Amino acid sequence: MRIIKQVATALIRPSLKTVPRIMSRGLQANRTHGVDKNVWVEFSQLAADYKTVNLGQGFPDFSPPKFVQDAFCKAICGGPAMHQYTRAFGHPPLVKSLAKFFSRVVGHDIDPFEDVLVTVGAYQALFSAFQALIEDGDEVIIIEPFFDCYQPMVKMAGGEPVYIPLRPKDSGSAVLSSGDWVLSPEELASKFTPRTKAIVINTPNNPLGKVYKREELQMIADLCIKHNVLCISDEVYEWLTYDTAKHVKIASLPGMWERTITIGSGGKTFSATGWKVGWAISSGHIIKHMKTIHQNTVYHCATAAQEAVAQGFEREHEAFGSPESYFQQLPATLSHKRDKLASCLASVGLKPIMPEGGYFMTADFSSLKVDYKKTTAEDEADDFRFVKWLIKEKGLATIPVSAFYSPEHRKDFEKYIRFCFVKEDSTLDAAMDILKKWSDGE
Ligand code: IK2
Repeated sequence: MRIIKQVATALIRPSLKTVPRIMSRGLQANRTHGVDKNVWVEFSQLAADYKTVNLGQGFPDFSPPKFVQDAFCKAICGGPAMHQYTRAFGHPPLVKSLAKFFSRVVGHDIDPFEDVLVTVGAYQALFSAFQALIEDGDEVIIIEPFFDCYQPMVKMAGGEPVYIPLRPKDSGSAVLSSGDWVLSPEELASKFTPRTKAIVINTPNNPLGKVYKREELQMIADLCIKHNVLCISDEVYEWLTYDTAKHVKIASLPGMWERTITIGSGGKTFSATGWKVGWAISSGHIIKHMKTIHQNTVYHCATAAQEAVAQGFEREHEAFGSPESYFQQLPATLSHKRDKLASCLASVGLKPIMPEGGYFMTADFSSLKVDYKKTTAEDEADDFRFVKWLIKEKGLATIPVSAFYSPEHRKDFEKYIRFCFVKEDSTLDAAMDILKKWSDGE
C-alpha cells in the first residue's frame, strides 16, 4: 500500500527535470545570447579544482592595510546605523571623502551628491554607465586588450563594440615594455563615425599594464571633443605605477570633465577586492542617468564597507604624497615583486612585457618547446590550451590573454599569458619553483 502511495505521489509531483511550458515561447532573453562565457568563472574554478599556485585572477593574497581593516571592524561594531540602508547613491561620508580627495587630483570641484555614484565594485559602475548612456545601435570604441566585461556590457545595452588594438612597436630595447604598445592615431581616427557614442579606455591597463602618456590621452581627448563622444575611463589601478610612469586622468584635460566618466574601485585601491565598493565620478548631468540605473538594479551598497573605504580615503587625504601613504607603499612593494617575476619568467624562456602599472604581467610563451597540445582540446585557442596544460600538469594558474580581445583580433594575440603579481612573496616563490623545475626538465 505504502509503495503504491509513493508511486502516486511521484507521478503527481512535477519532476525537477520537467521542461516548464514557458520554454516553448523561448526562455532565453536575446540580450544573454553570446555573452555566456566568462574567463574568470572558468579559470577560477580550474585553479581551485587543481589546487594550483594561483597567479590567475587579480586579487591580493595578503590582507588590506591595518587602517582600513580597523575602520571596517569599527564600522561593524559602530551601532545599528552601520547595519542598515544608507543613502542609495553613496553613503554620505564616502561620497564626501571621494569628492574631497578627487577634486584635488582632477583639479575640478567635485560635488559629492551630484557628481559621485557609489556602486557594487567598478563592475557595477561600468554596467550602470553602459546601461544609462548606450542606446540600440550606438557604437562604442574599445581599445584592445580590454578588461573582458566591456564587450558583453556594451552588447547587453544594445550597443555595437568597435575594436582597435594597441600594437607593439619595435623600440629596439632588449626588455619589452607595456609602453611600447601604442595606438595608431590614424587608425583610431578612422573608428569614429556619426554613430560613435563613447570610447572606453583603461589606464593602467589590464592585462598589459600600459599607463597612457599625457600625449596619448590628449590625442584621444581631441577626437572625443571633435566628434562629441563620451569617454568611459576605467582607472581602477590608478595608484599602481612604476619607475617613471605617471597616471594622468583624462577627465583633467581641457574640455574632458563634462564628457568623461571616471571609474574607480575600493577593492583595488585598498587591496580588499571582496568588499565590492566602487564608484563613478563625472559631471552631474551624466551621473543622474547612472543613478536611474543604480536605483532600479541594486539600489544600494553595503554600508559598513562604504564607511571603511571612506575612512581609508580620509587617512590617505592626510598622508597624500608622504611615505606613510598606502598609495606610495603598495606600488613600492609591488615594483619589487614585478622585477622578481620578470627575471624569473625571462630565465625560463618566457618573454615578459614589463608593465608600467597595474598588477599583471603579460608574457609571450611562443618560443617555449613544450607539447601542451597533446592533452588539450583542439578547438581552443593556443593560449587557452597552454594555460590549461600549465594548470593541470604543472599546478600553476595564469590567464590566457586572448580572452581580452575581440573575436576579430583574438587569433593575432594567442601567444601571451597573464601573471598576477599582487601576491605574497611565498606565493611568487612557489610559482617560480614550478617554472624553474619545469625548465630544468623535472
Ligand atoms: N576594471 C578593471 C580594469 C579590472 O581589472 C577590474 C577587476 N579585475 O579583476 C579581475 C582580473 O582581471 O583578474 C574591474 C574593473 C572590476 O573591479 P571591481 O572588483 O571593483 O568590481
